[in-house]
Formats: sequence, C-alpha cells, structure tokens
Amino acid sequence: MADLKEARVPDIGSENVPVIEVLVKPGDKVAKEQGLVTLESDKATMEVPAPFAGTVKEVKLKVGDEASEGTLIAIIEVEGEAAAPAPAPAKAEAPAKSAPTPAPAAAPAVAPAAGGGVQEVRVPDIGSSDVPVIEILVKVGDTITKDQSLITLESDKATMEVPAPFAGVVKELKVKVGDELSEGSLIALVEAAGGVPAAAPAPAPAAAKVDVPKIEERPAPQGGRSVLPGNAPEGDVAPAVRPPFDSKIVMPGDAPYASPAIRAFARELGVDIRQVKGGGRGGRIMREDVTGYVKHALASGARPTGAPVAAGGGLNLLPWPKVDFSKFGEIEEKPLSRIQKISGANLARNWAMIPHVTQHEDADITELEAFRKKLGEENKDLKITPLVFQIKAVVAALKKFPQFNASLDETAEKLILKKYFHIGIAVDTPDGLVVPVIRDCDKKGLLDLAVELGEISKKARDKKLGPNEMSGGCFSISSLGGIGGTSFTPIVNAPEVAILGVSKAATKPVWNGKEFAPRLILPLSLSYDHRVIDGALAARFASYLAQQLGDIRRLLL
Ligand code: CAO
Repeated sequence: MADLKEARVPDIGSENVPVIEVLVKPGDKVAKEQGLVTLESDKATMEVPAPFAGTVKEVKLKVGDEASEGTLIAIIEVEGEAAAPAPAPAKAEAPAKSAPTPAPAAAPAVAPAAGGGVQEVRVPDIGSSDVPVIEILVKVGDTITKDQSLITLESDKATMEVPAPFAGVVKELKVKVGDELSEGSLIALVEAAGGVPAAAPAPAPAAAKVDVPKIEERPAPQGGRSVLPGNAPEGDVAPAVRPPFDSKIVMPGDAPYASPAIRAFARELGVDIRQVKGGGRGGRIMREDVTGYVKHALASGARPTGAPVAAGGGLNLLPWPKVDFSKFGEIEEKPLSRIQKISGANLARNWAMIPHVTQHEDADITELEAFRKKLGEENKDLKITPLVFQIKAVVAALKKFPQFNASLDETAEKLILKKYFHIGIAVDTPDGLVVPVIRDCDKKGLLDLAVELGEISKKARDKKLGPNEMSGGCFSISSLGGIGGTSFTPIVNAPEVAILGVSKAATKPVWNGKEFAPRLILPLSLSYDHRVIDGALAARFASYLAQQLGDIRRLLL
C-alpha cells in the first residue's frame, strides 16, 4: 500500500533561508536521509534530508524560494510498511509531546595543556564523527580572537567551522587538511591572551522547539555556535533537544562561498574551488560556475590544478618519457636550481597557453652605433650598450601601439592597457634566467638607463634582486646580442603580450639604390600573443622599432 507523506523543513533556527539547490525531482526514488534541498543562509549551508524513503511525487520548492521551519519541501509516496502512519508527522506542527529538556553542556573545547597559559583547543560536539578537515584557517604564530574560525570541517551534508573558544596566539597546529575529526579531537595549542580561560559550558539552546523526526537536537558547541547534524540519527520518535541552527557559523573572508554539494562537485572534477568566481547571489559559487571554469580551462589548455605535469594535464599530451639513461652510458644527476624550476614552469605555461608568432625585422644601426661609441668615449666609467637604445625605441613603439603595452585579464576576455612603461630585461645568471624590471623608462634618459641596467644586471648575477624588482613589467627585451646568433624565438613573458628578442649586430652589404654599402644590421625578433595582436600590427610595430633605431633622432620626438 502506498501513502503520500509531506517532507517539511525541520527547525533550522533561522527564518526565510534561501533554497540554493533542489536535489531531487518528481519521479526520483529517494532513500531515507538523502538530501532533498540545500538551504544557504549568508553564513552557512545545509542540506535537508528526506525523513523517509519513497518516490518523490511533487517538489514544492524551487531555487530562490525561502524556507523556514515547517515549509513544505516535497510530497513523497512511501511504499509498504513505511507507509504506516509515521510516529511523528514530518512537519513543524508535530504534537508537542516531550517537553524539551535543557541541553547538557558540550564537551569543553578547552583543556589546559602541559605548560602555563597554553591551552588545548579541541573539537566540540559536532554531531558526527570522522568529519574531514577541508581548510585550516590559521597558522602557527597567528594572533587569534575569540570566535575566530580555526578550521573548516565538511561532512557530506554540512560545512562548519570550529571557532576559537578564546583569544590568544596559535602555538601548535595538531591537524592538517584531510584529517578526520570527532568530538574531542585536538585542533591546536593556543596561548591564551590575558590569562587562562575557563571552560565555560555551552549555552543552552535558545528556544525549546519540537523538531521533526530524524533531526537530532543537540547542544551548541563551545562558543555558542551550533551545527546542523551531518547525518540525522536513526529512529523516528523522541525528539531530543537541539539548539536552533545558528547562521553565525562563520565563513572566513576568503573562503569560497559554496554549498557542500558544490564543493564536493568541484573536488570531483579536480577544481580548486578558490579559483572559481561565483556568479550566484552575493558571489555564491554555483554548479554552472564550476562547469564554466572547467570549460574555460580546457579551452585555454590550462592544466587543472593538481593534475600531474607528467600526465599532460588538460592538454591531453603524452606522458613525459621515463628513460633509464644509465643503460646507455655514464650519467650524472644535477638538480635544477630554484630559479630554473620557477622560470621553467612559467616558460612552459606561457609556451603552451599563448599562441606565439615571431616577426623578424632588421634595423640599420650604423649611425646609432657611431653615436653610442661617441657617448661611450664621453662617459668612460659607464657601459653604454646598444640595449639602452633598444629600451628607448621600445618605449616609443609602445606609445605608438598601445595594444603592445597591455595584458589579458585572467578570464582572457578583457585587455588591460597600461599607461606606464616598465621594461623587463632578461638577464642570464649562473642559476638561470631572471627578468628584472626597469621602471618608468619613458622618463629616463639613455645614461640613466645605462646606469640602471648595469645595476640590475649585477644584482641579478649576485642573486640580490627582490620580488618587487621583478614584477610589474609591461614588455620584455631578451638580448643575446653580446653572445651571437642571427634570430631566435623568445617566449612571451605572461601576462605581457609581446617580447623583443635581439641578436648580434653584423655588418652587411646593403643596396642603397646605387651600390652595396656596408651597414651595421641588428636582427630583431618580436614574439607576440596572437590572441591580442594580429600579424599586421606586429609587422607595423617591428618596422616602427627598426625605424626608431635606424634614426635615433626620432627617439627625441
Ligand atoms: N649586437 C652586437 N653587440 C652587442 C649587442 C648586439 N645586439 N648587444 C650587446 N652587444 C655588445 C655590447 O656592446 C658589449 O660589447 P663590449 O664588451 O664591447 O662593451 C658586449 O656585447 C656584451 O654586452 P652585455 O651582454 O654585457 O650587455 P648588454 O647591455 O647588451 O646586455 C644583459 C645586458 C644583462 C641583458 C646581458 O648581459 C644578458 O644577460 N643577456 C642574456 C639574456 C638572455 O639570456 N636572454 C635569453 C632569454 S631566453 O632564454
């Protein structure tokens, strides 16, 4: 025999909590305790489980509706014996039988540790066991305030944060992401600020209410916060005491604003949810945001976070060959330097993600070279190389073609044009390639630039560059002119959109209309991001650059 029963929202302690997900549809067979809808207040998310197994006949809520205690969620057809009258109706107007008794205090979350004012902070009664830690919100040395969240736990039904029961300084963290915690698990040792805090009992529930079956009522954990039980306990009859759900289960400022179901979904797809931009109300991350993120990452060829490089990541490449080279002869292993590892990872990403094209051009620098030599004779203490002229010429070209002084934002949908002219210079050091940045090159003369170039090259080789000196670049120059070569393909230094490679100038016969004359020719190789710059623009930029270098009087214009 089948019977239609109403599934209603139990006492959730808040009114008018928005429905952010409806997890079932008519026709679905649901198991007892299977989530029906997800509710999310501005501070916490919770799934409301089915109070009985059956077939969903009608769903009465939709996303965006607001639910309070007693709101009808769905009509469920209950088969067989379960269709027998329920011991307690699944609605708020349940008979007010057993008057709720005051809650016992939660297990104290504070216990003195071995020494002085250092206290143990433990997990209070969270209603479930072995709940995984998904975030650690503090680190050793942090000064924390009372009620500041320490860790986030996430069961399959709810996300909750465990707040600090008192203010102090974190001395030791005893948990890590992935650990499974239960009531009493040690979270941290905290040196209490201003004396040893008393282990105050948890406050009793704010209001005694009759609850629907399956939601156990339980005391609030230490700190006055309460949690929705992760899994409703078995047994349909006697409601125990449970405080109202307290939406003050805080989310940290930078924690992703997403329901447990969405977090689980993101984890399933290997998506770092912190990278996903929420498109829902108040920036909430929705299912479509996660799928959109994955689609974008696949389209742009990005390696999903955490995917091993060897697996080829999102690019679906063959794994890196694994070869025992010692089988073929003598070998020696040499670990890559830190700089090589960092620059290697950046170069690989830039090469894989940026559609590169390289435009080659020759600049006649015969006159520039004569002037440079003269300048060198007048400034014997200063090394004035062709590079400073190239910096000036690049600034002139960036002014004329602002598209080159730009970056794509991280969505690759917007171009950010810069009004400043900071030029990165690739410097070869014994530990690998670094790219210090010379700022405001438009405001500096050739001699100033020569001084600064000398300084940053030295600093780079002495490993004395700070992160500030390697950030904020608009465009980079990689000069191999002091070494040799006739052309090469520099890799764009993302998020810049172009880079100039300079090879060694050589004297070549150039037809001047009457005869071949010896001219000093500088080979230029301009690599650019073809998503931002098209070929014609790149050819114009390169030829303008060559013009500037060919007639340095233009640089004064
Ligand atoms: N053509 C001909 N000669 C050139 C030249 C060019 N394009 N550029 C520089 N020279 C000359 C200089 O005038 C200098 O001559 P003198 O010794 O007679 O004075 C000599 O080559 C050496 O120059 P330099 O390399 O010391 O100085 P620079 O200003 O040209 O470059 C720096 C400075 C730091 C960019 C350079 O030393 C460097 O590290 N280059 C390597 C960059 C690099 O590795 N790029 C590759 C990136 S991708 O892996």
